[in-house]
Amino acid sequence: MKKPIKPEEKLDIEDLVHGLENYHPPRKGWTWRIKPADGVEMGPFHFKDMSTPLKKSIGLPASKYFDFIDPQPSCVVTTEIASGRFEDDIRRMRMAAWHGADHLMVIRTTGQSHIDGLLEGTPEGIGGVPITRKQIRASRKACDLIEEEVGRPINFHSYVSGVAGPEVAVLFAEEGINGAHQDPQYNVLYRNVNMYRSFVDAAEAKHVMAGARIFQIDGAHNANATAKAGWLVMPELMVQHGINCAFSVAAGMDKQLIGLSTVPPNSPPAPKLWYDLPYAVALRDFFSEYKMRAQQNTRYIEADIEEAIRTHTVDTLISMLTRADVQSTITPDEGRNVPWHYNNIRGVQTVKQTWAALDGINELLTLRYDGPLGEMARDIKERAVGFLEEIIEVGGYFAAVERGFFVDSAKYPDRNGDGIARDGAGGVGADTLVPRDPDYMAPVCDHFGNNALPDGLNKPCDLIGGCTLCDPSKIVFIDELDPDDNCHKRLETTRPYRTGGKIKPEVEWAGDGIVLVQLFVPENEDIAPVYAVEMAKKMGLGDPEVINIQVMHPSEGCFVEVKGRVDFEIDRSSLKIPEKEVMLPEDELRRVVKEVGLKVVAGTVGEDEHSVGLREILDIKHGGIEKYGVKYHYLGTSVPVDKLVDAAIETGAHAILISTIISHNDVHRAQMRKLAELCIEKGIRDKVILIAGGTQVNREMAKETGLDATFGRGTKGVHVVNAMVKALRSMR
Ligand code: Z98
Repeated sequence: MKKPIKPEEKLDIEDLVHGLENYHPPRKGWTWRIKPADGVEMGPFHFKDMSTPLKKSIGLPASKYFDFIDPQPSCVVTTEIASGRFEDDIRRMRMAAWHGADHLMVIRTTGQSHIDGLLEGTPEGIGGVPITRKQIRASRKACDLIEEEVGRPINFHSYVSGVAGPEVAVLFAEEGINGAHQDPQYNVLYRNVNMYRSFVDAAEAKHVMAGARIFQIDGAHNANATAKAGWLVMPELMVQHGINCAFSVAAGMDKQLIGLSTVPPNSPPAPKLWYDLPYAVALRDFFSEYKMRAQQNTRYIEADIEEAIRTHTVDTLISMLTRADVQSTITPDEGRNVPWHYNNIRGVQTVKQTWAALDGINELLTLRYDGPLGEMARDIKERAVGFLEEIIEVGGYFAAVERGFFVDSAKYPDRNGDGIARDGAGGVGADTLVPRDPDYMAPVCDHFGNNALPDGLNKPCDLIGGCTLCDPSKIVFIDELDPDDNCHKRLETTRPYRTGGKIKPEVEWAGDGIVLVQLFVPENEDIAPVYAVEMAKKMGLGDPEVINIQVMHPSEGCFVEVKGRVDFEIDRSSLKIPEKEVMLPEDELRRVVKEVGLKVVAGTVGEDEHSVGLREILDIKHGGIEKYGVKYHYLGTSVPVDKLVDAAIETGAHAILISTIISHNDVHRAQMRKLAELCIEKGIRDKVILIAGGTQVNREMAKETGLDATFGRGTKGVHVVNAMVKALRSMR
């Protein structure tokens, strides 16, 4: 029996990779979210288009103002993971799942699509992990634990396209992978795999995926990402979707498990909606029986996270106005060359925030098809049909690819002749097709095409006493092949940062030490990045690199983000962690304040004219104590302490609040002590709460100065009210 993981503990990766040879997935196939038909009640709100909430999760930052509710969109939410080390990928998966991702897409290492066979072990990858049995088995095992923790099934996903497509499909079916990209057109156009080989392989791979109920995503969005002008390929995108859908159904796939990887083709500063909306409408019209996997526009994302998020927000709006069954999230990390794990979470938050804000939008607004929207959608459809007819005219798909029909930069029906042309006799895997003999026989389940099985079989693999899909004990598990390039070696190196109490920042791998420094450089865009690198070096950062620069003004300066590495670590035991202040619920604070009729006197003391901090604590405007019903009597600045004490006696105040910024000669401490001593002298110390605050004050000073509570930077009115209510209770 597996032990459940505890939220307060990190994943035990050593334990996870232990005993993998005997692990088999308890569940196979894709899972959709559950969307209650009559909506979801959360806190004070009724949501119309949300799925059942998670058992454990982390809400949006503002959720603390809304009873910590964490509404979860009705669509599946994707995050793409590309660290290159599966042991770090799974930590990222867990974080993303806590924010609401349930489609965890693991990118595979560069070049794997050209490897004609399976890889084994746990080697490190570039831009993704080498997909091997051990890596995916360990990751699926981690997903089992994560889904139990958050209370929602997790769909684990990777790629079946490539020259080893059928082998990978069988591997995925055996290992309980829930989703995969599979599209022979992707192989042909972007990886120059021989076109005939690609389609033959795809038929086999798709049939196997269908048997394991693996959700399929196609590759049409790549045309948008590759095209010179992403918005001009709209008819072609529809044609590519159509070809993959028809081929998938012919290979035995259920339409409900075929997802169109659709991308809103345009981005601001273009008038995005005028392209993306008609396209989305046309596509959903044509492919109403299929699932929509809404990809984020990546064609126009470079290095700025805010820009990516803004586009992603509009993309999500388009998904909501039309339809998305799966919503992807991507960060600008592709432009930065480092997959920052916290950016995965920020992408998930974008969808979650947009979906909650626009919940039920289609009950409030309807799209107008009778105007330009309908006309534009029709125009795209007509051009898509024209494209398809032309393919048939020239002799079919393969002939069209040879002529460079796809990813041409002109607006169809025009052509610029610069499309991706492939030679039918060329490409990776050319000349590898062998016709099947008429008596060819494969005694395995989920095999495509002619199979000369004897009659009367219950299932094909009865002939061999079960295939690996029916009897997982027949799967041969190969552990490590490389004595150096494996996770056990890497885990030894990173152990200090995972379990040894050593702390280093990280963005990709445990202990990588990468930090990001954001700065404004008051120089032009030629000078600013050079300066930023020099500055980072002087800060002691290794391998500094500018990953984002935005001109604020040609001569006034630039915003720059520079990444670098810190080479030192800090021992956790050397950190003095302040005791956590337990905050009473706000309702309770308000109730006690009202009951007692809490009032205070306040002022800055000594020769101190700094009143801004104290006013923030008092005034309702920025959430001061007034907001919670406390009445205050403000005596002004540079008030002698005895005057405050007298005022408290005269007004019958429950508390005296002083603010003291100046710390020269420890005058702040002296003022605090004086307040306590005076109250004792006047015999009121047990009746009045004494609180001090200031930039040089901290929570530990209360004890040494004889006050009830002392506060430093970052304090808000609620903290002061909380301290007063607690002090009142202990006085009683
Ligand atoms: C996404 N960001 O879809 P390589 N097959 C298909 C693909 O679209 C892709 C691969 C295979 C995108 C992910 N898509 C990019 C249909 C890649 C990947 O050749 O190993 O890189 O295969 O969310």
